[in-house]
Order: sequence, then C-alpha cells, then structure tokens
Amino acid sequence: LKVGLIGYEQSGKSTLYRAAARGTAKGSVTAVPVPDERFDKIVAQVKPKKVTPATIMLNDDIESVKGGTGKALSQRFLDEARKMDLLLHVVRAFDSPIAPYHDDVDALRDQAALEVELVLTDLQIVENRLERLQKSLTARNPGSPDYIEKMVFERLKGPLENGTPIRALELDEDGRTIVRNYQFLSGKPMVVAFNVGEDQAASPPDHIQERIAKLREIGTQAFVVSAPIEEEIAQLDPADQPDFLQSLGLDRPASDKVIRAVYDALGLITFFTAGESETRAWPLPRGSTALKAADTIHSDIARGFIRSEVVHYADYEAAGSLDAAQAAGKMTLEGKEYVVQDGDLLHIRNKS
Ligand SMILES: Nc1nc2c(ncn2[C@@H]2O[C@H](COP(=O)(O)OP(=O)(O)O)[C@@H](O)[C@H]2O)c(=O)[nH]1
Ligand SMILES: [Mg+2]
Repeated sequence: LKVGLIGYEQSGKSTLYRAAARGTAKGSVTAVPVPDERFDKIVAQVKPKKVTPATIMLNDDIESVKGGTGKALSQRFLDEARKMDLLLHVVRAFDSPIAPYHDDVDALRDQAALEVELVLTDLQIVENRLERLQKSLTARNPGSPDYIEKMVFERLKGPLENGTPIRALELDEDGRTIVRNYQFLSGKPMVVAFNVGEDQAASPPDHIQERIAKLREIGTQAFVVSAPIEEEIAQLDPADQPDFLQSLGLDRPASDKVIRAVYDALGLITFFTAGESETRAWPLPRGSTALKAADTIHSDIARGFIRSEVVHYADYEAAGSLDAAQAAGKMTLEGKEYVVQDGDLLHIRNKS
C-alpha cells in the first residue's frame, strides 16, 4: 500500500521521509518499518535468526505544491497523488532563514489551503460528470450503473461545495466503490504532520493543537513533528534514543506515531508468525480471514490450508511464550473462516 508525502515546497517532506526510513532511505520510495511494541516483545522473547517487521511503502516522489495564492494543483501532482492509497500531508510550521518560503509561515493557512485544493479538484470532476449524467437516458433507469453513480455524485456535491473532504463523509458500499474508482483525492485517507521548530516539539503552540483536535474530530489523524529532530533520532543507536528523547521532553519519536497512524488509517491490522528462523509481522486488512492471512504468507500455504493455531496477543503476553500459552489452554485451532484479530500469533498447518 502506497503512502505519498504531499505538501508545499520546503515544508519538510524529504526530511521526514529520511527520518521515517531510519537511515535506510534510498531514492524516493522506501519500505518503512511500522513501529510495534508487541512485535518488539515477541522478537526479544523468541530471539529469531531473522526479524521482519511490517512495512508501508513511503513515497517522496510527488511534486511539491507551489505556494502562493491562485496556483492550482499541477497535473503532475494530481497524477502522482492519485496513485496513492493514503496522503501524508506535511505542513510547514517552523521558521528558519535557511529555508526560504513562498510567504509568511502560516501552518493553519497552508493546511486548509491544500485541503481546499483537493476538494475543488474533486468538485470539478463531480460537476462535469453530473452534467453529462443529467443528459444520459440510462441514468434514469433505477439500478443502472449510471443511475447509481448519479445518486452518489449528487450526495457528494453539496459537502464538496461547503469545503468538506469526501473522507469525512459516511458513504455506503456503492459510494465507497465509486470514490475509489475515481481516485478522488479528498476521499483518500489522510494523516497530517505539522512540522514545528525544534524548540516547539515538546510543547506545540495552542493554535496548532486546536487544529489537530479539529482534524481528529472529522476523522483525520494529525500530529506535531520536528523533522530534523526525527532525522537525528533515526541516526542514533537505539540504545541512545531514550536519553535523547527525554532531553527533548518527548516520550517517543513523533515519526513512530505518524507511521502507526498511517497504518491504522489504511485499515490494516497485524498478525505475527513467531518462528525461530524468522519472526515476522504481517499487515492484513481489518476483517480478513485466516485463509487470507495464509495467502498473505504464501499462496501455497493458503492452498494447503488445514487449520490455524491461534494465540491472541494478550494471552501470549500474559503467558510469556507460545509454549506457555498453549500449556495454559490459550491456543485454539481455527478454520479458514476465522476472522483474524489484531495481534494474533498464527501458525498455519498446511499440506504444502
Ligand atoms: N529549522 C528547521 N528546518 C527544517 C525543518 N524541517 C525541514 N527543514 C529544512 O527545510 C528545508 C526543506 O526541507 P525538505 O525536507 O527538503 O522539504 P521538502 O521540500 O518538503 O521536501 C531543508 O533545508 C530542511 O533542512 C524544521 O523543522 N526546522
Ligand atoms: Mg523534497
């Protein structure tokens, strides 16, 4: 699943990209590990030869948005952003003479302005399409694809005109499918990162905290980061990180929270396979079955699926190991239709 960094020039996208990649960034697309304390605990207990965390694909190849009023989004930006499953909007909230900016630094204006551009882009598509559907004869046939599309677009138009992004709306199945097919930008999940100055990382200004609260109310996760600090943390030896964080008044790296929120906003949960040769965290769409989990590991394992041994994470943690969990009667055998729970440890018995 693709996550795209978007924002104005010089807002800190590339700095945050390098930080989230923890020194493994190459080019403009990197598989970024998803921080997970549960996984860390499993790894510490199992001590496997190979450790493979869950990752998301972070893309820093989307054209920066040009600052200044009256500048619409470029076609290149639109084409690139439409390919993404989630948009990570980096907003400049730091002031620095070394990083020239298009105007006075104003984080609230920039956050809202880019959102408005996304909304207007979608509104234009909806209006154009509605105009054509109004003339279409098939759109008068209840139940026809054109009819359904017309109903959905009529539902989207009002909120878009009021500046409401599609992602804030409750849509039915038809609506969600059409929004996905049209790749509406304001309908894509979004996470916002306000990139504040180093001195504000631990206690962000009130106006930014208020905006974060407002965004969360409409279902958009938002955070404060200081991209250069995050980059510094990422370069430290993990053992030295806690002291450094503490000296800055932080509990954990902000980029951890951001990547975690991105993962959740993509609708993903995690299951674990705890083997001595390899222990691995696997992303899985929420609501997926054990068969789908098996297929995520390998299509052969899904084909030869017999049963899955399942231990819920809480039971694993309480017992201290898989063996102990089994001895305590906390391991169950489940079939293909079992709905995997976030944190489950699975061992899939199969014929292959
Ligand atoms: N002082 C300060 N400089 C920053 C911060 N974030 C980014 N920069 C600097 O701003 C410039 C632009 O950052 P970059 O990540 O390349 O922005 P991009 O154009 O959005 O990719 C670089 O010189 C960064 O070092 C920050 O939080 N504080
Ligand atoms: Mg950049």
